[in-house]
Amino acid sequence: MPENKVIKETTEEDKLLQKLNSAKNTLDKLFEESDRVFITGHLEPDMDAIGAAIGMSLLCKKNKRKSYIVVDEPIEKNAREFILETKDEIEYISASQVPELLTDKSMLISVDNNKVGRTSVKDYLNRFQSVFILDHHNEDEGTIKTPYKCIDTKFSSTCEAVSVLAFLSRAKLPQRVTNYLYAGIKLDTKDFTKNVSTSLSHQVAGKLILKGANLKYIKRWFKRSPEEDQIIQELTSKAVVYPYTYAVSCVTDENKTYSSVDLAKAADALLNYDFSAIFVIAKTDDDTIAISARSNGDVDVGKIMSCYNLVRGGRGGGTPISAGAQIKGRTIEEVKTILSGLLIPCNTIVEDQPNEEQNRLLLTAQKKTTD
Ligand SMILES: [Mn+2]
Repeated sequence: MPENKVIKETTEEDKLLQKLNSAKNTLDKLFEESDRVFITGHLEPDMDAIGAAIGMSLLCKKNKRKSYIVVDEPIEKNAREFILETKDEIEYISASQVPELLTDKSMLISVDNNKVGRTSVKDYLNRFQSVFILDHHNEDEGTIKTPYKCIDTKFSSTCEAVSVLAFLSRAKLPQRVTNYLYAGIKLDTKDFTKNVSTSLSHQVAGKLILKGANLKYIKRWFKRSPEEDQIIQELTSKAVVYPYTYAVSCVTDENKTYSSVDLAKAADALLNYDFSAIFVIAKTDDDTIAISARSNGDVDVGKIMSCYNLVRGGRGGGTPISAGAQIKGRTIEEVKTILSGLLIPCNTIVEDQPNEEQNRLLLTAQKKTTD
């Protein structure tokens, strides 16, 4: 070993960068082979999904490829704002328009989603010449089958990965797009407080600021309205603490439906308190009951939610700390009963009633969410 030469260890960030470098090469090759690119995020797209889709459309532009962003209602309200602001430069289409625009050299890029069940183009998946996935959610049996993918749960957000790809490709990022990408990262890292953010997230954020991202402007997408708080309040106020600090909040009113984004926000709100795991249950449409699950890391909620794959009408999964499930054709009561069945084996003591300490935590939780 030569003197003075320090052997540098490969860090987690280096590995992510290497992964993105090879993703860039794959994308370059796929762009070369394609004439049109369809870009889509997950159902009910949020700022990370739409921000990433817009970023990818700039990459297509840089590679002189015509691109469409496929997006269908419902759309989260800030994500909708991104779409409205860019509709003159980017062509947005609904999934139903895909067949008429498909060529035999069309390519699909799925951002912020790798699941067949979470894409609005699932009926056309095998009609694309190639499918590329860029995502930070974990893979499972429901993952879209393709050899071309760059998926790593160590990316804080898809916007983080897209930003790096844009930097590597020297794609031009208008200021407003640096705002979208920053907002996507801010959303998925909970403003860099969640342990999903790495030094790469901070580096990317810094670079986006250098390129024009305006933190003051971005802040307004994170302001909550009294109406939103009201919804979160409804969803969290039903929380019942199960033995060993599982909180299950369930809106049993069969006539009320909520968006899955609201359920996720409610679960996040409850995670601010000292619970090991949170489950927020409500109807998301006439036929579907959804669960949004979060964990402080002590309990693997991904495993618990994946149990719903064994339940008739159900599917579920996710990461150990953030997961969810959808169940069709069941009553809320049934779904709740199934969940309690899944929780009990995790406990050593089975109690029907929450103890004093748990009740105290719950009351604090409910009080704080209304503040
Ligand atoms: Mn995301």
